[in-house]
Amino acid sequence: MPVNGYGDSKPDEVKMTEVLLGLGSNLGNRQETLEQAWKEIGGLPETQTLRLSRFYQTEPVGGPPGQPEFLNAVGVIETRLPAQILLEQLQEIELRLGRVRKEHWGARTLDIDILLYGNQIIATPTLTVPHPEMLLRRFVLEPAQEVAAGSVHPETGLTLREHDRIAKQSGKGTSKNRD
Ligand code: A4P
Ligand code: MG
Repeated sequence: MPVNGYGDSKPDEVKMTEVLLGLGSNLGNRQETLEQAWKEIGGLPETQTLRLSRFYQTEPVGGPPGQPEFLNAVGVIETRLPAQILLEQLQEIELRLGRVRKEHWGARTLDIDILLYGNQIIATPTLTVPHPEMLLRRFVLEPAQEVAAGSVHPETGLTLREHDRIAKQSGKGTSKNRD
């Protein structure tokens, strides 16, 4: 396969795929970082940003104690980039916007996760989609429900609206407030 990952077909013959992205920041100017990240995502080749949720201020889940609170958002994009190439492009944006990778689940200026990639299920050493933690995280489900309530989780067959309701009923980790 050629290095661009498109196989035999040219990019303009490849259909756009709707992708759900989770964005988080808990260091530096969090809002500015998320806004800049969204702008840069919109500038990726073969990619268009569609909708971005509000910014939610959330308690850190996991990771070392005493971390600052996160600002989280979820966005919907359309792209022709294959999932692995999209991941690499998103990691470049993370690096450009100053993320220093130190501790797993530790504080970071920017973290971008691929939550859903169309209805695909992907399990490679570098990429797991749907994101394995997404249904357990209020800081993902709440903003996701704002921009993609009708999207279906390919492993459960339920919409994100249904998952958000289930999570609310179980009363887990409600987010504190939002901007
Ligand atoms: N990777 C595998 N699947 C994916 C995917 N679907 N999207 C791999 C993105 N990356 C994926 O990620 C480590 C590796 O995961 C990547 O190199 C990629 O190949 P990382 O971003 O370097 O490390 P990380 O973020 O520290 O770990 P991880 O497991 O991705 O953590 P999460 O799930 O991103 O969680 N609390 C609040 N309130 N808000 C948050 O945003 N975020 C985290 C991090 C923890 N607690 C939080 C928040
Ligand atoms: Mg991550």
